[in-house]
Amino acid sequence: MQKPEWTKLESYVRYPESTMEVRSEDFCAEMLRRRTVRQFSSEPVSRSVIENCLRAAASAPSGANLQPWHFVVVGDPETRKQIRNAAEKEEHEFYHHRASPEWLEALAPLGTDEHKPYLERAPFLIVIFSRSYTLRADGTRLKHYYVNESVGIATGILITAIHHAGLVSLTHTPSPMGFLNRILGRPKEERPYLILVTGYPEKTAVIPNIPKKTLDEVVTFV
Ligand code: IYR
Repeated sequence: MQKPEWTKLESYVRYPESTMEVRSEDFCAEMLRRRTVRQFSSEPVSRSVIENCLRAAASAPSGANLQPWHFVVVGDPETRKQIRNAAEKEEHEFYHHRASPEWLEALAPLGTDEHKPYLERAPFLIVIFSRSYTLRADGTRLKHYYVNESVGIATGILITAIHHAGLVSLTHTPSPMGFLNRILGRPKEERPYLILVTGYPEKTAVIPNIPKKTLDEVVTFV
């Protein structure tokens, strides 16, 4: 790798402390309004909004800046139908055979089952793949580092960007997800990370009344 040129940090903005208080509070309030939704409207979503959200996600920090991700945005109805059919097959196995009683009990408050109509109904499925290496032009492999951490961070930014834009999303992880490589024609060095179902909520959408842990429960200052 060649040494890059280094430039001055010009994008950083230093705010007065009082501004920081307000900004952090406002952002927290905005994020507390985010809810995972399972009832999607079929109303179309602007592709350029999704592109902006993906640009934000792809700005995430990553191991050695190798950006070990690929996003497939599925708007095509026939492909969404194929993904739904394949996912529901796996989910049927999960709910009826694979999941332990303990796991099913943990899921009970969410009211989920093997039926995934949103995979066809929502206008976009953003399928996030993690890449374990990049193939160089000479056929050798450039290995990626901290792949799961990097893709997790990018996914968090994507979820935040989608919410900030005024849309809703659902993190969906059918297991196993290998069928996504086949349906979407992705190479073997890419592993499906999760499906982010994206769109507007159905007008009649409902959400479970489940709490987040308090700051005291999840934070320790030393
Ligand atoms: N993938 C299944 C089960 C599921 C698992 C967890 I952990 C969840 O938080 C939600 C669902 C499904 O999508 O139904």
